[in-house]
Amino acid sequence: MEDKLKQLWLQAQSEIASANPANYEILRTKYLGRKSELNHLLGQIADLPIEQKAVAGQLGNQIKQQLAERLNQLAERQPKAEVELFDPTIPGLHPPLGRLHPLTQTTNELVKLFRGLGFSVADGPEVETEENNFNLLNIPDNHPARDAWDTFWLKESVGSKFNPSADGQNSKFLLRTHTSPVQIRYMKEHRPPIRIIAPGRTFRYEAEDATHSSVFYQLEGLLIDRGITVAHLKAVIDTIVKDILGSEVKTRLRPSFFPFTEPSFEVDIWFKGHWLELMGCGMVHPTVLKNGDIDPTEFSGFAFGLGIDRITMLKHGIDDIRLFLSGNLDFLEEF
Ligand code: FA5
Repeated sequence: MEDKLKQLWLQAQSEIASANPANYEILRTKYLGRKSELNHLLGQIADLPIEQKAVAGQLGNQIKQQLAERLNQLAERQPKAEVELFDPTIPGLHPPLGRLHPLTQTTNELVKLFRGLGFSVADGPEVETEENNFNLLNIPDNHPARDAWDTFWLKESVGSKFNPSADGQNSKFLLRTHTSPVQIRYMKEHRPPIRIIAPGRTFRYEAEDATHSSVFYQLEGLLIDRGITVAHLKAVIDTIVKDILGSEVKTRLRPSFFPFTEPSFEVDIWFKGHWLELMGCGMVHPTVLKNGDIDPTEFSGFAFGLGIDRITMLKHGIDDIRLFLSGNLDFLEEF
């Protein structure tokens, strides 16, 4: 028995010493496994005569302990797969892709739809003159309609970098409260026929709630030509609303008032149990046409200002406008 054990030890230690660490499992099973020779010999010790039992038992246990130790050393030589092995066949990790903000997606969709109707895109600055934002849109100083657009006024020193008004008197500057000043800018530089949209950011100094933000986006539309009527306005708005929100949406055109259009309307959409105001619109007021150097006896036109945040809320069933500028990635990654 002792000889057999010693022989086993010699064979095992030399094999383990020269083994490849990758074979650790095989060797462990071979020398220490349930069916290993060592286990087999240890099982036989119980049947030995009493005087041999103690010596063989001690030797057998020493060998078992030594083998376990040598095998552990072998295992430690084994390279850690995740650190040291490079497997070029494993697919790479894809960095997460960025995406367009839902408001940008809606804007792009609207631009595409309006382009299909023959509109082109114009723009104007977010810092505007009081002239373009109010006066030339037929909203003179102290006009009660100004109350509808609570305004962020800029200090003159900031504003003085921009164009002063035509008469040089009025040099007040503000963050535009709507995209309508783009109408004035465009009319002054282009002759009819005019067919433009102007998407952009607008600002109002007002309390925020689920449907009102102090920073939001509008899309202005302006069409001027000979013989334009409310029927043309209705047709364009109907087409766009149905294209973007679906032909089953419930809309209503409500008489309203804007100093720069006559007649004026509000377009509302049925949303989660109540009417949500989506856009203002109307026939361009003759005074505004004159302010844009366009003869109102020859030309007529319509204009509208659509809330891009509101239309995006309707499209996706979003119930709080404040989510758009929250920077909340869980929300943004849904789009
Ligand atoms: C205007 O701003 C007019 N300039 C629209 C217009 C243009 C009328 C051309 C006629 C001709 P109003 O204040 O209603 O109108 O705003 C237009 C749209 O902007 C609203 O219908 C709404 O959809 C959106 N809007 C207005 N205020 C907010 C706000 N605080 N937060 C989010 N959306 C708003």
